[in-house]
Amino acid sequence: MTNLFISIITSLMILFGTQANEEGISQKGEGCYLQLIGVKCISQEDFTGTDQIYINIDGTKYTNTARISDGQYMDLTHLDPISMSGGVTVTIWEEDWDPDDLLLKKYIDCSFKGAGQKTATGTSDANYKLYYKVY
Ligand SMILES: [Ca+2]
Ligand SMILES: [Ca+2]
Repeated sequence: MTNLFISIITSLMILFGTQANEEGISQKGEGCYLQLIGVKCISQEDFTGTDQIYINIDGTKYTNTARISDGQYMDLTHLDPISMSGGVTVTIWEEDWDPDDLLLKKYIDCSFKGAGQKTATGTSDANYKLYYKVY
């Protein structure tokens, strides 16, 4: 009786185990990808000229420095997605002669997976929005 019971359980585990492996990552939520979609500059940080912004992921430079000014949108969908096991901190900086200005800081993790396009808003004197999605 016990042996039969064990063999049935083992069979079920093999049966369902095969299916679970095919979608293992998405079902268990062990990993995800972050795709940056774009940056919107509602009002820039510098008083004169354009802002020169770049994006860091966990403190490492992720984009080149690019010029942007009031009302402009920068498309980021060409960037490679970032593989995440936990989460990452995204920061947007504005380059200056003196220390660069932090425009936006956002911790993003896999809990956003499948939530569609999300928006993060900066908290500096300037007004920037970051659009991204986690999948
Ligand atoms: Ca500045
Ligand atoms: Ca500047």
